Amino acid sequence: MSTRRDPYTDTDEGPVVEETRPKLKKPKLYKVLLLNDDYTPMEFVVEVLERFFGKRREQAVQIMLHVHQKGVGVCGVYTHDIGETKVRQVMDCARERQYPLQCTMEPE
Ligand code: TYC
Repeated sequence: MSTRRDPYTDTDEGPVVEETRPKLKKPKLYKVLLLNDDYTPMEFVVEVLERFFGKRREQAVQIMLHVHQKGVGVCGVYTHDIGETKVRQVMDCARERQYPLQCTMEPE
């Protein structure tokens, strides 16, 4: 909030109060998930996590093993547009190599 005076019209009957709080909403966030399968090589999944999700090798291996053991795991949390791009990049890359790797996203 702030106060402002217009020197021409203001009759000095108290402060002019304006709402200046910006109306910004927090963007909804989405988890990008990798799904396990029996055919995609572990090394390829680790490389995907490094290349598209910015993970260091150690963390990429941890996430890959989590997915391998539990069936699904989170690669990262993003806004809708960024998450969608990551999913497309992973799916395109896997398709190119003819691996059945699946990547999806869901609201956080
Ligand atoms: N289960 C795969 C294997 O044994 C490895 C793997 C891990 C595949 C994670 C997909 O999202 C995945 N080669």
